Amino acid sequence: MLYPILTKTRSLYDLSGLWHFKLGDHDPKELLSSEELMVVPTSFNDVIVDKDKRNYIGDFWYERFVDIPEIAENAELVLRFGSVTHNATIYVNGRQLASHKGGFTPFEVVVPEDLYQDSQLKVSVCANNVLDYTTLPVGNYSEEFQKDGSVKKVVRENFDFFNYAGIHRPVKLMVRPKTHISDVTITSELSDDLASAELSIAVETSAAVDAISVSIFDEDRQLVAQTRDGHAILDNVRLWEVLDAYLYTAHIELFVDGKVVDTYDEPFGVRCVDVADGQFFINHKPVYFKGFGKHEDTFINGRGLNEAANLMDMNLLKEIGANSFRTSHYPYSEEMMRLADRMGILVIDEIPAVGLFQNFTATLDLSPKDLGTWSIMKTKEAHEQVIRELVKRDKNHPSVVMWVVANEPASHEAGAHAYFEPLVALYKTLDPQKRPVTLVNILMATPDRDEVMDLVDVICLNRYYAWYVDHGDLVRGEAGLRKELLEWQSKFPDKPILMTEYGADTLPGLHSMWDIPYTEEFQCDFYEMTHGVFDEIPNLVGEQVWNFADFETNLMIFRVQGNHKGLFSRNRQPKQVVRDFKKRWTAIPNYNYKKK
Ligand code: GCB
Repeated sequence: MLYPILTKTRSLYDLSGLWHFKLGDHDPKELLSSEELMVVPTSFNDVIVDKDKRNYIGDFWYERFVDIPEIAENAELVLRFGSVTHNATIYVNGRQLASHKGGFTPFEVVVPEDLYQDSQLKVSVCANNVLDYTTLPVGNYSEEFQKDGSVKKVVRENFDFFNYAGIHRPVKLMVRPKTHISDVTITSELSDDLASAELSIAVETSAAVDAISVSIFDEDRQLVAQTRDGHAILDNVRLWEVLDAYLYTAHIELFVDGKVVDTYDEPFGVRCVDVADGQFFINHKPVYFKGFGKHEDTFINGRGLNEAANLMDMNLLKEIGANSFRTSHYPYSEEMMRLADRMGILVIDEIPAVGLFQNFTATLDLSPKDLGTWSIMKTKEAHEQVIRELVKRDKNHPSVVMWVVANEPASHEAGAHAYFEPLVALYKTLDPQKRPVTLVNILMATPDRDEVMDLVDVICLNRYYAWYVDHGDLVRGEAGLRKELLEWQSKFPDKPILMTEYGADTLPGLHSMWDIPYTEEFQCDFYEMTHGVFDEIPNLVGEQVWNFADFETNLMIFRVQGNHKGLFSRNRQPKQVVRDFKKRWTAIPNYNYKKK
């Protein structure tokens, strides 16, 4: 799906700001009272302040009026939502126009012409934050009877982050030609010496046109190539490299009767990604991932788009010598993906397939027994839908170098292989760039028990030796970590291994002379121990710390106002260990660290 931009043929109006808001029922044929207000984009939960409202589950409404701009005969009016978490139904002037399931991907709604005969549109959004065994993420849904006889909806998150909800990303009103560019897919084939690239640019249109022209501009805005039948050669191509991004722009024009009817600019980078011999190659060089699992999580905004925080996070990431992040545990905003492209940061792109583990956070059972997850989950449809939507949205991003099919599913339980085989295949079929696909494996699914890692290209592991296993014992933790990594390496010698999570909760300012968990000293020692082991394993091609920053979670016995495994606090202040990381990561090159 195209990112909304302003071009010669397209106008764009931002609907950010204050909307009328209500938790509960509303008839969109009536006016929503102006008693309660909400900002778009943001999560409603923290902004609303009241405790019961913060934890509210069910339908909630946004409404506002919008003046209708000039719309030519051959143009159409579109409402475009970056994301509404988790479900949305859109009404204009009381008429239901569309619904969208899934809280982390964009959707658009064409407003029928008869509705813009008036001077204003009344836009009403019915959002809903229920999560259950059919949704991604997975939630434990129940209904509780209250003293007054009413029913309260409850979702216990089956995952470790707060179930923030709302209109999380920008809402735009667009006027675009009826005959328009509806999609573009860019792929490149590099020559063996990486000096030139053959580009294929496939443009989809909403209606037949006489001609499509695509001109390629470099960063100096110089024309460097033009397509013929969707193909072009880029000589002396400047590659998109890790932390040295180079972005070309494909300027697309549609012609009807000799006139330009629509234009669109898509930035793209040229690079190749391969996995072979236990290594992960970018532009034929073995790369070492240094970075983080993250969250979209800031004070006040919750999971709502916070572009200043995004840029600060990426600046901190570079400052400490990192080069990558994973969009744990859901697709991040389009704005963040464009930022990563621009800054040369590697992205492992994840869908909200988290919580695929029967009642996991409630039981906190780390023993590897079969809880019947795969006969209980009804998530297949949501899973397929979000893979389709993510690939469509992110397929052209050079920063995206791998797709994630799920985070920590019960991959050691019967039925896991059958569940994941078609989903991995779906990614492979849909992705025009044929990027590697991974599944982020949970600690119970050790090499002897796991049933799915044969399906994926890279072994991604979340491991908490000396934290959830052998808590506080760095000696046993070290032995356990080494043993398991060696087992994975010998089970799949050709697959690279990436540590996608490792970490220890740490409260800044808490100190000890001894290895006491939660202190800053323990966090430093914990990482020193793990890094020593990582450096011994030839196939281990990267380390992504859990987590970049502390973040908000649901209430659990081992969460102290959130998860504190961040290297930075929630307000982005460094913990003591950041200095150690900076030393280590600035000494580790992006390429050839583990060259065999
Ligand atoms: C994990 C999960 C992540 C949690 C983390 C933790 O394995 O993937 O969502 O936040 O552990 O801190 O427990």
